Amino acid sequence: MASSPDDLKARLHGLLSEFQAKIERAHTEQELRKVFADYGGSQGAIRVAQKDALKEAPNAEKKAIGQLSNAVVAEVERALEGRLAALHEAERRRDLERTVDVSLPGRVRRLGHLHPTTLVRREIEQIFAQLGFTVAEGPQIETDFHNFEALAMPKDHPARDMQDTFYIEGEPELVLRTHTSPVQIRTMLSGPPPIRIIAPGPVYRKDDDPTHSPMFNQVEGLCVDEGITFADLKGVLLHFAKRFFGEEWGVRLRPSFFPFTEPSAEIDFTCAFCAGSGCRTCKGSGWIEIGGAGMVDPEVFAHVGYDPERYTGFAFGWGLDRMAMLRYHIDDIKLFFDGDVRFARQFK
Ligand code: FA5
Repeated sequence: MASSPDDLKARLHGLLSEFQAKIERAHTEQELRKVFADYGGSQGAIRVAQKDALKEAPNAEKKAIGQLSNAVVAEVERALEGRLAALHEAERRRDLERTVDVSLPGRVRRLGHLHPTTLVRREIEQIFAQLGFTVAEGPQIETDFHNFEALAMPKDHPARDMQDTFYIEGEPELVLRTHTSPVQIRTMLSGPPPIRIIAPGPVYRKDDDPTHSPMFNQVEGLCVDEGITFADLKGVLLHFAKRFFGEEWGVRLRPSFFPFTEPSAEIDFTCAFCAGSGCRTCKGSGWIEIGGAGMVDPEVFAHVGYDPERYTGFAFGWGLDRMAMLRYHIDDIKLFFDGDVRFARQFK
């Protein structure tokens, strides 16, 4: 029986050693907790020893006895935590060994890569960057003003029917942009000439067949400065066709109409399916229509505050997905939007 702090110290030391020996032999959490209760619990041997010591000790020693016992209980708790952690780690390892065969050879993960539309878009951006064009962007939900009005298509203009439009419910002044031409307006409103931009991005129309999709991508081009002529437009398009498809490629411009360009033209490129010799896709002509172009109409300059006496400019807009179809000989535009990785995987 302990009668002084020194006696108690010796007794507690003995209990601690016993405790440590027992938890080393315990192999389950249940066994461990039982050993702990026997020694460190409120009815455990350490508290019993403390009570015994307190009974006989003079008042002056009671505090030291309490502190001594608490310190030993804390040590017992630390030892318990350490053993529990070791036990859990051993269990985790046993589980892993049961479920993971570390001797199996590793599996090579397939690397993702860019979508064909993105590949073509980047290539187009690069070719135009070398001609001094920068990339501009605009919102896909566009105002009636930017999409139509400022492009010389007031509300009752018949040309609006050329682009069957998705309107935003309850917002008569907002549309899903039907073309990338509103980026022309936004760019011109943001600063004076000279301007050389291309604007690639998604557009939306109520269109649906193998060569028309309700969501597709266009690339807009705009160049405004003093002395820009139709010859510059043709030169830029021809340069692009040769860089993108090949030296032997040609461009044909056919008279057409767009409300925001005057004169206007349809752009044809040499058919990529037959290299110009005539096939089913180009209906024997050797040419494929890719988009529209023309000289910026002075009425558009009036909307953005440019002086039409001083500045002239050309603009063009073509189907980006159509360009990818030509590049990769794909005859159904839907393949670009189905999200089938077996399709996308073929383009590196
Ligand atoms: C336009 O959208 C004019 N903004 C182009 C333009 C820009 C003219 C600047 C003059 C100056 P158009 O509606 O023809 O024009 O469309 C241009 C091209 O987009 C088409 O030639 C075609 O390649 C592509 N395109 C049109 N509708 C679809 C569709 N539903 N799915 C896929 N591609 C389409």
